[in-house]
Amino acid sequence: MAIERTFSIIKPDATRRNLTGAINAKIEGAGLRIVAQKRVHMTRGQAETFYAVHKERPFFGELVEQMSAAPVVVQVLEGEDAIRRYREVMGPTNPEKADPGTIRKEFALNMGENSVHGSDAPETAAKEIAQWFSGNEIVG
Ligand code: IDP
Ligand code: MG
Repeated sequence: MAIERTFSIIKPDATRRNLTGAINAKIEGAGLRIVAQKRVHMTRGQAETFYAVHKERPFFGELVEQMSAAPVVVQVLEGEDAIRRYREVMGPTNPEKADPGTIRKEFALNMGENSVHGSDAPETAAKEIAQWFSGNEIVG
């Protein structure tokens, strides 16, 4: 398996509850390396751009509202099969369906406030990383 990079967000529901360190421990425990990380407060426009693929969905307004309501931590994670591996550590979108030990099982509040984002494919990972980091901010 190739070394990949994926894009992660520790969402407002988690930063509010001081869970950044606990989530990073899960990430590192899964063998993923945090090769870039910063705390930002997204504007509505940045959240709309980031989640543009969901703009026709009924939850879009609420999602943009939540993502821009408080700071987030944006990250680049690196490792073997990083995109799939991080999705596994995160657990599914609905935390009620998540397995024990996953981030969303342990920390998510509900389907919307589900503590983390992770890219779903190589193309989206590249695009998402480019929205938030310049090349010299990523140190592998
Ligand atoms: P993912 O984060 O597991 O990839 P997506 O389907 O890409 O899930 O949805 C993006 C985000 O939109 C979710 O993480 C969640 O915060 C929110 N979301 C998705 N589906 C719902 C829903 O049915 N109700 C409320 N929020 C939702
Ligand atoms: Mg998604």
